[in-house]
Amino acid sequence: MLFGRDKKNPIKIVDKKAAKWTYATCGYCSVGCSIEVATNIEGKVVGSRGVGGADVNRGKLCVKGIFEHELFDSAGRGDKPLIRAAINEGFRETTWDQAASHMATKINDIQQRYGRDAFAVVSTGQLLTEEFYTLGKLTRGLIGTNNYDGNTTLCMASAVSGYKRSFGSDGPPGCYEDFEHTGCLIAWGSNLPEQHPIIYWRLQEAREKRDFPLIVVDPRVTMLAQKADIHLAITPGTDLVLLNALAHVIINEGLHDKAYIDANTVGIEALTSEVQHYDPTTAAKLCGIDEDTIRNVARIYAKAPTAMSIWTMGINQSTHGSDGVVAINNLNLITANIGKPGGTSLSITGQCNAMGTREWSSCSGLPGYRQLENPEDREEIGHYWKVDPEFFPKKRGLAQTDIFPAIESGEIKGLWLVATNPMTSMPNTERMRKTLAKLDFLVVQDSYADVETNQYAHLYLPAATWAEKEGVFTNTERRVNIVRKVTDAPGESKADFEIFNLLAKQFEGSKAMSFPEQPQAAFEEMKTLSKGRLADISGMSHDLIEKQRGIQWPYTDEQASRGELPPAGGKRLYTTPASFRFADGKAKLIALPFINNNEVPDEQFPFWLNTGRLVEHFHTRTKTGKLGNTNKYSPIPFMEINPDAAQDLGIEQGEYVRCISRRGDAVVMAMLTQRVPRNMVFIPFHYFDCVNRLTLGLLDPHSRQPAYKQAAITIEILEDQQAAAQLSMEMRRF
Ligand SMILES: Nc1nc2c(c(=O)[nH]1)N[C@H]1C(S)=C(S)[C@@H](COP(=O)(O)OP(=O)(O)OC[C@H]3O[C@@H](n4cnc5c(=O)[nH]c(N)nc54)[C@H](O)[C@@H]3O)O[C@H]1N2
Ligand SMILES: Nc1nc2c(c(=O)[nH]1)N[C@H]1C(S)=C(S)[C@@H](COP(=O)(O)OP(=O)(O)OC[C@H]3O[C@@H](n4cnc5c(=O)[nH]c(N)nc54)[C@H](O)[C@@H]3O)O[C@H]1N2
Ligand code: SF4
Ligand SMILES: [Mo]
Repeated sequence: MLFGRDKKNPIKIVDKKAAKWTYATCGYCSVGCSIEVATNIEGKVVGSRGVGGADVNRGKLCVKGIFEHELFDSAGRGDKPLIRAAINEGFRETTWDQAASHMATKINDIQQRYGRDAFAVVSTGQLLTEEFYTLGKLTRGLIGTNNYDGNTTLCMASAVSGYKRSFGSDGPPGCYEDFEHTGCLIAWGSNLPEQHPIIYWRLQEAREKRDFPLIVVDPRVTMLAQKADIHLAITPGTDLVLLNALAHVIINEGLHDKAYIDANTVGIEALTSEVQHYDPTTAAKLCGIDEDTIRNVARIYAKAPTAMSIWTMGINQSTHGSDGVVAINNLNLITANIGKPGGTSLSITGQCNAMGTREWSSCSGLPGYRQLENPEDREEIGHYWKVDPEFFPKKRGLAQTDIFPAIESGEIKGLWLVATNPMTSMPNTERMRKTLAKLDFLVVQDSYADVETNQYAHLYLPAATWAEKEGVFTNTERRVNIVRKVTDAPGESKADFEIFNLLAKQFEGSKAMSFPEQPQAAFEEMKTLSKGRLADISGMSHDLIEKQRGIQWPYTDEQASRGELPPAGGKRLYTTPASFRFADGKAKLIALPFINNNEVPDEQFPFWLNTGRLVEHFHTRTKTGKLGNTNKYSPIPFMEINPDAAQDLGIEQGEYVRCISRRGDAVVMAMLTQRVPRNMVFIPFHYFDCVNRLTLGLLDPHSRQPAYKQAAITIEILEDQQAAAQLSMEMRRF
């Protein structure tokens, strides 16, 4: 008898009969992988593959990218605009023309009665950049509300605010290639292998070629922590203490780069004096990292020939998220690690086009990193758009997280949600339910009609998604990459670009303005507006972008006309002395006192609640929850709990429990794992009516980003396991 390999059937790769491969950029995370999508001879989409010649992913894709084409015929898509007078009535179908004219009339009524800012717009990090630009023009130039922001306040706001405070402008200064040059890397609250798998692969590849210390700061033993040389299991919400302590050791031991600091920064005196309060002995008690380790890490970082920090939501989603970012910038400035190969302070962004919205949507300002507060910027954009500059507000309005409370207080009466699902993603679900139900008029523009937020909509606009349309995204390393149209959107859905254009036509003022019919023409406008600015894209074109598999900004028309091919100059920012975006060219070192204002565990609520993501799911699962190949790994809500804690409570693996916070409760299945310490549970946020029923989400004072990662809960075992299992199964998307 034969055993083993000889008896096994060879793996057969099914021939999907791909007739054509179309170039796109992945529409999930900010890594920005180049994908080709296959269609067969009948035009049916049959597969995806990574693009070999693309510098970002070099042929690879993660589990989401490889099955991304399956979303084209996923369940729950909208195919017709829907309308109703009140949310307790059923929707009826309507035409696009009627939908657009109804929406414009409602906006007008609300603004007439309650003022221009009583209608708010909340967008996303998931549209194409040309769409962001057009939405900005419509909102700033025609609707004229100042309550216009994006879900990026839940995500990147702290990074944006921190970059502006330190360097005078937003814009991540480094790139993935820095892994190949660095002498030391600290990852702060970032779980690359699950959330940015292809960046992780780039990092791993660099470490295989040339070993350098990897230090991971995360209260969980994440997959990245398991690969680290040093894992710092920090007390939640105290990164600022650790960062101040590192600066303390570096400055007090004279390991800082005085020449660089003198030539490139201001504020070293105030920083030096503030960090004296954070000697390692004192800091250790607050942040839970022992004093010798603090000293050791400080020395490793400062003595490395070059060193870099990357961070994601463990830093941004905190009451001191913006301060955490500034503190990371401080650390890199005092050690002269900005603008150098391998020396950088690189915020890993989140959504596929989190950068595109920052650059071009006009959400918190005007296009091309222009500011409402700057009269010249208002003048320039007003002139270019043919809008009276006096029509623009003189400072930014409410952030997304302040827009919802303004609905509660009655200040805002109408809301337009574009590609975001706050019912599931905002903290405190019950509060959000009441908030949305209070609106006189809610428009939901989403690719999925079954998105939870639609329960409160008066008007639903079905949108095309990802490669059902054409335009560009910008990734974490400022790389502009293109999505080509692969297939048509279902039914009467329209690209967001077309929806904005249709709506613009309803406003009298649009006659004098330009709202191009094609995304390429909008891209040309953006190129003109970018000339000579930080995010200069004037040398790019859609075709050149595809040919190069993405181009990092800045890439100027002078470079293009000299025949210099990308990445001519676009790899890093602040490479020349005193080139920061303040008038004197100097970056700011800022003193950052730590104020502990988090909800912390106590007798009544003894566990830390930590929340985040899983590799197989994307956000509120409107997409990945519908695809068997991603949903099968985790179809129902669960929590990671330490086996010792589970034993204390009498909880068995696979049992259902109720988690309770001061805001609400949620039922989840217990998964016993050493990944979390004894006093913490981790719950992924992908499930509706689950972890965000528990979260508090205190806001960062600078960025207004919620602290999703710090709250306190207690846990109860459920008597009726059958009923709990039933409830859990209902959370399945299909
Ligand atoms: N598969 C997948 N990938 C994604 C996404 C997705 O939904 N699914 N979303 C994308 C988006 S929009 C984003 S923003 C990114 C997010 O990417 P990440 O930020 O990497 O993901 P999270 O799981 O939210 O949080 C990261 C880590 O922060 C840690 N953390 C919690 N509290 C603290 C703390 O106080 N200090 C520190 N240092 N760490 C802490 C958590 O334990 C967690 O491991 O992922 C992007 N990529
Ligand atoms: N507890 C907890 N909560 C969190 C987080 C956390 O770590 N913990 N993370 C926060 C972060 S970082 C983020 S980024 C947010 C994300 O929160 P959301 O933005 O609310 O989540 P998504 O599911 O990405 O919502 C995007 C919506 O856009 C739709 N869509 C997709 N493509 C298109 C398109 O092309 N056009 C249109 N019109 N619609 C489209 C999708 O169907 C979906 O409904 O969640 C935040 N919430
Ligand atoms: S790593 Fe991100 S961009 Fe790349 S395939 Fe996965 S989800 Fe898409
Ligand atoms: Mo995000």
